[in-house]
Amino acid sequence: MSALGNSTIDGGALAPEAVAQNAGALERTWSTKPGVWAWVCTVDHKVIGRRYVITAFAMFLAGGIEAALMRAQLARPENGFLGADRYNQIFTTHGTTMMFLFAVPMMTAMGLYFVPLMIGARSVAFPRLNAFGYWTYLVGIGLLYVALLTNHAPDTGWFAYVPLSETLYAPGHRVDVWAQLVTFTEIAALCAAVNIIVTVFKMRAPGMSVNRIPLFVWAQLVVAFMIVFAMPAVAAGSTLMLAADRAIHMQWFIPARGGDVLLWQHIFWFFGHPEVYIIFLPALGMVTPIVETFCRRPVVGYGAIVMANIATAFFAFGLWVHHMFATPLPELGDSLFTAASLVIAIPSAVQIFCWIATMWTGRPRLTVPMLFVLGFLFTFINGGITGVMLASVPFDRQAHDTFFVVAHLHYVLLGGGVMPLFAGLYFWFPKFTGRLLRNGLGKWHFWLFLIGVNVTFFPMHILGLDGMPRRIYTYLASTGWGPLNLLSSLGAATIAISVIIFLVNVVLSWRGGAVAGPNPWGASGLEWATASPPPPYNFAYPLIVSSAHPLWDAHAALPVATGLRTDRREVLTTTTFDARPDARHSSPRESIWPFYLALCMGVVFIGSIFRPYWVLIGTALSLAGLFGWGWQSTRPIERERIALPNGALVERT
Ligand code: HEM
Ligand SMILES: [Cu+2]
Repeated sequence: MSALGNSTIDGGALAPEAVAQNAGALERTWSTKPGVWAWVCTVDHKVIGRRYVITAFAMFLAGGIEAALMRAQLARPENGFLGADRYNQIFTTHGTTMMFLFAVPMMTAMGLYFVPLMIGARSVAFPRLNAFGYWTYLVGIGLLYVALLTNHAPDTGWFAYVPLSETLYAPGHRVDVWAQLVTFTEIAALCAAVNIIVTVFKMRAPGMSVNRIPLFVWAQLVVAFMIVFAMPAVAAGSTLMLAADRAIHMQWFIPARGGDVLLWQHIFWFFGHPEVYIIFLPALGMVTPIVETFCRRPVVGYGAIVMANIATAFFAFGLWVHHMFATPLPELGDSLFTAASLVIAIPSAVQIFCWIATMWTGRPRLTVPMLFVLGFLFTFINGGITGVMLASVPFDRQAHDTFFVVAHLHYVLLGGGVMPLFAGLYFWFPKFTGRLLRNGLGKWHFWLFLIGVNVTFFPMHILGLDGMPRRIYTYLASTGWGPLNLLSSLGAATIAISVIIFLVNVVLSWRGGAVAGPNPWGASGLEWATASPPPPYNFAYPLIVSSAHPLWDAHAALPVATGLRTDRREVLTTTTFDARPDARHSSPRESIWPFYLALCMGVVFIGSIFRPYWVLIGTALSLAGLFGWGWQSTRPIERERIALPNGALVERT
């Protein structure tokens, strides 16, 4: 702490009247005004983060309804409930929704809400970019769901393989909807990633050096880098290549004209495999603080977990060909990707051993978040094992495109993504709302969900080994697949009931749950050092930390830094590695331009589906928005001289 100089004055030394006055002024400066206009213009990362989480959860429900429709169709042989064309649209919309509109946005949303709170910051680095990302995502949702309701939903699967998705085989606009939807979601993900990277690098609490960053924040940081490398591949592939092939005959993927169909698979999976880790590294990041809190001890192997995250991110970009083992690629290449696919199991195992060691040496309490963590371990390990099986080329060639793969992917996504997410929602719900979720309903939710997931997806392994292909809308009774499909559909009904119980719990608890207080679980992270829900400015003073578990290690109140202005939105930036106070920056106020620009993106990308000239119109309209945005930002970010009495905060030039 000596490195921080004498800007560190103990919280206890502040006069109570000064503290109250400070809080009042901050409240006026940082709060979003009431009303619809302010609601649209808000740049508060918590308002946007919560909105994002709720929207992404609504997408989980939408994807779930689609799943229920599919399971109803497959429940018995030769069923006519949906029909082939609807079934194609629904499985494509389900996969697309779950991956692009639920899982990734949910994980980035949790980051956008919690990263600033966990690192003791008042805001994200780019609040308006954050708003822009959310609105872009929402425009994408609108596109896909209007298409679904008007019978124009994409129908060539969530990875839209060419040549099936070229105009020759997919005339009309269904595939264009998919291609542009992907672009919206990738832009939104990139906005979130850039924001998280800069926020984590520049806005950590004084004293939070890199070896004290909370592990959820580490996971978010690593994933943000993955997004920066992965998303441009698919955004370019979908918009500049696939959509351009379809709209203006670019012929990237049309072999008869010199194009290459496998190029699409490479581009898609270069993004698609990392996408899986983009979903579950943050999910695993939620597990660590939960295990720590309910075992009452710091996690075993902080450094190992950080390295495991980085190693996973690195290897994740070297596996994509395992989705292409059924294509005629050279065998040596296949072997390399088999090896890489096996190697990536190691860092995941490292994390799992760290948690087991933590539980072993701690005193675990089986709260609802902990139950979901155990459910995650069980389900995810099962999915991991079938993943290792599929990494073997001979096995993969047998199981490719069967329900075995559907079983595998749901074990990892529900086990490694959704279960930790539920754990996290129970854990952090009090921070969002100020109230605790009910325990009894939580346990019902957990057990029904765990049973439902296994009853739904375990039989699919057997069906797949028995030869049932994925993406078929029905099958003959003589195949003998009927009974296991019925069982699977009953499992899906169980999942539905468990999710309804969760929703009931949320509604009841949000209205009348037990009041949580700032730190209901006695957890150690900085997000628990402020009120629940946090005030608009998050923290009245920047907290100063000197360990990785500040609320456990600080024996009295945490010391704070003073000197930030309260008459305008001001944030403290710190140095990248040591988190030494560096400068004061002003943070933008409400703005309409993010919303306006997201609408312009809608004109560009949705318009381009119909006529290429909309691209020009939309771009011209967005110039006005960029100008407005830039104009606004020239005012508050003045390069004024900043000096605290002791000179610990220096001038930026
Ligand atoms: C909540 C319970 C869920 C059920 C009952 C369910 C059911 C299904 C079924 C039956 C299929 C296969 C359709 C077919 O090939 O004919 C499928 C495909 C798929 N599901 Fe789920 N699913 C669920 C949750 C999820 C979640 C949470 C995710 C991702 C986060 C997900 C991602 C996918 C993907 C990517 C596909 C492949 C779509 C395609 O073939 O293009 N599902 N799901
Ligand atoms: Cu993969």
